[in-house]
Amino acid sequence: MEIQTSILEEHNKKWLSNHARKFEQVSDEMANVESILSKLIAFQIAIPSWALGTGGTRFGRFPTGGEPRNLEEKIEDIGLIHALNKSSGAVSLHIPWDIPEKPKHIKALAVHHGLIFDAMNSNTFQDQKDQKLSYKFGSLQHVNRAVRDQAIAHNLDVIAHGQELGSKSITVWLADGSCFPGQLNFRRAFQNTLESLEQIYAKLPSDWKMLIEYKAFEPNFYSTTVGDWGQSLLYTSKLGSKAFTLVDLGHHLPNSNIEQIVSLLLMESKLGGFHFNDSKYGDDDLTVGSIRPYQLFLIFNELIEGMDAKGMNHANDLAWMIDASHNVKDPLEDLLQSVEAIKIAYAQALLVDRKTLEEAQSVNDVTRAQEILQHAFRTDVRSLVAEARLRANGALHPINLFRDLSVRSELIKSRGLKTMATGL
Ligand SMILES: [Mn+2]
Repeated sequence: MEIQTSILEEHNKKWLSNHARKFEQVSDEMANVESILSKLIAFQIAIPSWALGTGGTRFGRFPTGGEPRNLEEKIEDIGLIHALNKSSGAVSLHIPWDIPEKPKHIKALAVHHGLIFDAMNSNTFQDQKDQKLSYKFGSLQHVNRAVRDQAIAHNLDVIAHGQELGSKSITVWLADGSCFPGQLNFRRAFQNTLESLEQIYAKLPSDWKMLIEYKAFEPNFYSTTVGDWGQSLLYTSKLGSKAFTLVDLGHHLPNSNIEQIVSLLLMESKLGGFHFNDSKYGDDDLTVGSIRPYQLFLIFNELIEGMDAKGMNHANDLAWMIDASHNVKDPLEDLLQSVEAIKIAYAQALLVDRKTLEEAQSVNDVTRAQEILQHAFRTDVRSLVAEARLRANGALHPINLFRDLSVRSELIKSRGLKTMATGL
């Protein structure tokens, strides 16, 4: 389903005067509103190919209907999101769930929707049909070299698929670890994993990055071989300058100070990418900003501070992706909400008065420092984000328009009620 320009214009016309009033109010007090708007317009967050369907837990799954049946339909759905918010201009593919059988055709379809291919994702956390050896006891860490070789070959395959589509990075997330004490020799598991990663890294195209994602626990519940940012940093440091750590917001132990992790990884030039979601208890994969919006703001505050200190480009120098699951909401509405939450946190962090904050820090004025941060966080920037969307030819109210157009029932009509997207 594609949204006609005339329908977008009609929608924006309806909301324009209401929007203009709010935007004027908020922008009146801002000195650098144009620079903030251009940064907001440039900032794109990739949508992973596994996020277009209903998610589930091990207890069940309750499909919404009209889910994309193939990669083409997934790209159409991302195109629809991007047409509404003009902030989701990238696709992150998962192999083997979404192998591009006809890469030229898939690339052309993406171009048609204004999308590029961001990081590729490999999968050695489950066994595929017809797979020779099992990953039950790990992949790159496995005690059996033949299993490690199979997992290495898969990662090289993923890179080859990515090259056909113009991607420039691969994200490696490993479920490797152990469920019980004594099951694994930690040092040997680390060394096997490093050796396997080295073999993949050796074949990495010169203009590619390798992103190593960490996760504290699950599916392994005693140890994880890339369990935290320290372990990821160990691997990426040993691998070389094209290897970076990837932070997934849900992959920490409760109450971890993620903003501090971000700051130090940037200091070491080792932060490569970001997976956004939110959580209350564990890797809950909830809508971004639905539980801890202040934490999200503080993370963006450190991202901007750290990236600016290194002269990095906010939009292009890190891989930004949503990594959430939608168990009870329409996946497309949920993705629109997540992207909006990211843009809001980014806009608020751009408002932080860095010069005054630095002055406050240098004289230990703790109260003032907190005031500066919270002033930015408590500014209602929704009309600022909407203005950026409007200027990029998106919709002033993406979810309203999505509902006005009855997108989901249209998708159910054309694809059927009992469709199921590939994924977990
Ligand atoms: Mn992730």
